[in-house]
Amino acid sequence: MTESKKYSFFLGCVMPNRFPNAEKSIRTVMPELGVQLEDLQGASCCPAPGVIRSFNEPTWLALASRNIALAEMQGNDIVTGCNGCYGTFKEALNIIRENPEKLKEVQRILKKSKIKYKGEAEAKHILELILEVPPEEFQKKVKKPLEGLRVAVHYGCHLLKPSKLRPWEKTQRHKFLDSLVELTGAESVKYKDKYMCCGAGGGVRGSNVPVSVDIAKEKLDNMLDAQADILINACSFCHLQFEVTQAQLNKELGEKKYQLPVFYITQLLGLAMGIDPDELGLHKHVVSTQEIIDRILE
Ligand code: 9S8
Ligand code: 9S8
Ligand code: COM
Repeated sequence: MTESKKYSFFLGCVMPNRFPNAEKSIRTVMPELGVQLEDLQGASCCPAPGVIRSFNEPTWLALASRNIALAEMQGNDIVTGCNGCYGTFKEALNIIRENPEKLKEVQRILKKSKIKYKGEAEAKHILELILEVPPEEFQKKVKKPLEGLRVAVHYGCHLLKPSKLRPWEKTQRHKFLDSLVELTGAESVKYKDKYMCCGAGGGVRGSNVPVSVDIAKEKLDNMLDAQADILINACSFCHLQFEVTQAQLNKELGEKKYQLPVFYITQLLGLAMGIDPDELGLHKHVVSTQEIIDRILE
């Protein structure tokens, strides 16, 4: 077992308020993978990259830096399970590292709140930490191989872009999340427009629900066409979009056509690791996961 490393866990807004079940799965699975999570007291919204940054970049930068500074003061790097928050931190760090005058300005602002900031902490997505576990080590932890489970993998935009500020291989056809899913024994299915947005980010869900729902519907239809049993994501906002949109679409249609269970990545990994589904928050989903769980555990 590799020595466990400590990170400051940044929740963001959506996970603790709307999907504490996904949060619970992170808190349950990460320590099993050798990652210790320390709560980040006093954290605020990251703030959302596609929303707040578009309105007022200096405010966005100061607030993002404040959150990173809180981790820095704990002596940790910051880790999040939301693509949007990840995007904010990666990009804010890049800005202050490339522009010393912007770092100075942020330091001046944060000093008023007695916060010291050096911009030295790194920002990570929980996926990066999971992928640090050697595949053969992870496979040893798989107690319940998910054979026969067809999974539609959704990456989300901010996880991958801008690619020059992301640690992944430079390609348009990423595979790292598919490979991770396949370590559980499940199959990552091919589907049309896999790298497309879920339709929630960039203020779309907040400002134009019909367009946002339409984009999500297209993705869901593509996943259903590929006969996926479930979809997985690694972003609080994508998670919300797929859960909420399916209920919305069913209501409009007057029938339950959209019932594709939405798993957060650590829920899937945890299931394969033999962790009790309730401990992973799987009993609290909008789109029921019961049938799939019964199938896996039978
Ligand atoms: S925080 Fe406030 S709205 Fe949100 S979840 Fe993720 S992006 Fe950052
Ligand atoms: S996709 Fe496009 S912008 Fe984003 S990352 Fe999460 S929400 Fe869904
Ligand atoms: C999406 C975040 S994860 S934002 O809406 O683009 O800011």
